[in-house]
Amino acid sequence: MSGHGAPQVRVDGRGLRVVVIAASWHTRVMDGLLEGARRALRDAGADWTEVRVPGSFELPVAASRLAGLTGRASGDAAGLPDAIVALGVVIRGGTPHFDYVCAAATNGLTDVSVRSGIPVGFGLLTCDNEEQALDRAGLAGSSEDKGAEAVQAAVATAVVL
Ligand code: DLZ
Repeated sequence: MSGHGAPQVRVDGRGLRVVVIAASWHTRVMDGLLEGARRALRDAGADWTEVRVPGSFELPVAASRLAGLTGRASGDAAGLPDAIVALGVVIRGGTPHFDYVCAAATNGLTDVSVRSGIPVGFGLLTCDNEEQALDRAGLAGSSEDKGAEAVQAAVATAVVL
């Protein structure tokens, strides 16, 4: 993991099934987050699938379905993922919309994780501008790799539960 105070996490995720849910706004940043997540999943040896949703506001409903809490995906625990990783980028605009999307995504993902008992890696960037987001996207020149960090946190948690 990167950033001040972040732990060095190296996990063996072999045999774990992970679902990555990725929003689609801010393509360049999202491409970096997704590539970082894939790198970390390969390093951990985990199996994974990817689901795309339109915006970060849609991350919780997808997570809820995939965690078996609601809808068609509900059912026996055998089909559920060991961990979920949510990736998105929200960039502040001129209206309060930013705060609502960030709060909805954060609260919704927390709720899914706590209620289902399935770790949800929080790879949601909430930034003032695109420059901040690019610096955290795990791209060449970025100082942080938040997609990889979200994977490492979710897999490390799944391993100890
Ligand atoms: C509408 C919107 C705006 C203005 N900005 C973002 C953003 O920066 N990042 C993001 O992931 N999604 C954004 N959205 C879309 C909402 O998340 C959501 O998809 C729409 O409100 C439709 O439900």
